[in-house]
Amino acid sequence: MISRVMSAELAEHAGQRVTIAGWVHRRRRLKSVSFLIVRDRTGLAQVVSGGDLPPEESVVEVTGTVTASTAAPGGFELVAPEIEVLSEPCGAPPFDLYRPALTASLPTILDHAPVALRHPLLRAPLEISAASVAGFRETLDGLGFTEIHTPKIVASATESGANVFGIDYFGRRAYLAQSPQFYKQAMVGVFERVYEVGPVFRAEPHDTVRHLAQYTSLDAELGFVRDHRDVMAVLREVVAGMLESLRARAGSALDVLGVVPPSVPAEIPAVHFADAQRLTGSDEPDLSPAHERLLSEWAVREHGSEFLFVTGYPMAKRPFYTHPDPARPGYSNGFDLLFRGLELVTGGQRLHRYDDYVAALAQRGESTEAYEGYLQAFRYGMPPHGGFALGLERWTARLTGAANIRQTTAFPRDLHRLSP
Ligand code: AMO
Repeated sequence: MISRVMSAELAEHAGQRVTIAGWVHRRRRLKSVSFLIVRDRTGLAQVVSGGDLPPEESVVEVTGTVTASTAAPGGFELVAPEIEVLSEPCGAPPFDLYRPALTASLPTILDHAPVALRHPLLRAPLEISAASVAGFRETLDGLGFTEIHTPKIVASATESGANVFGIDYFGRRAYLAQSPQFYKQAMVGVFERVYEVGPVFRAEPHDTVRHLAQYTSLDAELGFVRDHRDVMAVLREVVAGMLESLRARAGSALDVLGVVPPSVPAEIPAVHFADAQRLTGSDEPDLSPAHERLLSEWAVREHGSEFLFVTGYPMAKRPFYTHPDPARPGYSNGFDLLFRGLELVTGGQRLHRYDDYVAALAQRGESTEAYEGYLQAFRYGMPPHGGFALGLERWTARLTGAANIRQTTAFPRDLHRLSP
């Protein structure tokens, strides 16, 4: 390993000769002196040099003496440098990575993602995602959950409404998992409380700013709940933990984007689906994006909350594993969490008795055979349970104000994009 000091640590080494390493972010040539700005994972460092400077995006190792300078980022610079070039670029990057504002269009950025993502504005959402996932894990670990890893090549679809990618699996028909739904439920029988962070796949035929063909699903499932409200209480803790982790771990990314994370109320307001219909003046069995926006505005106005639970979705609109509301026929113990006008989370209480699954599948005209593997768990005793899934890219998009979900993931997959 190259023994190096990070750019953010220069102040601790004033007067010493140290080595930094990183990318040439920018070169500035004045009459008698030149400056090299080196970018590493902690920020920028200025190097004062008399000689020739390697071009932008060269990877360099620079040894120099740390000297105070009011004009340098962080107040210190390296003087009397020895510069070693570790790798030279083949040409100039497709656009300036050092200009604070981004001028390139989204397709240009995405076409050049491996280099474009080095821009601080494009890197920041990814740092925010990473810190959010750390908070998700930390919160659930603290609540006694176990992290699991489930197959992404599966034998059946789980989310009836969502489109599934079929693949050839050694000559058999298989699918890319739309959700770890069945496996996380089965694992409640093993660990009681489980979570997974992983990719899921949806063959989304529409070109929208909120759908990807592959996204990161933050899933949790827990046993021994009374009903969906216990799941909602855990989700509230998870959201608070993710926001806390952002403040602790991604401060500079939040600053770069000028983002102030919202606060989450001690109890997130909830509205029943039937009341949501009254509020939106709609009798549709589902909420449209426009209705979700309207309800979010209502929650801010009435409850001062940017988060809103919608509970009691109609059974007909939820997958077969959904637990009905025993008190309101036709409605379910399923919920969504809206955040800033967008569905961020889907969750609910599930059926937990084998006979109820057989009946639910029969009612939807499906045979139990296709689900034998899944139904095993319920043959051998499962507690009342429920869970949820949060779409990571939607979370980051809503937090950062990104207009398009493609700005929140490094290499988005959609109808048109399969590379880079
Ligand atoms: P659902 O299908 O509603 O529920 O998905 C859960 C959450 O995933 C996000 N999401 C998406 N994000 C980006 N691109 C997409 N194409 C996309 N589709 C969904 C949303 C959504 O709220 N098994 C259930 C969850 C559960 O009940 O535990 C499920 O997958 O943020």
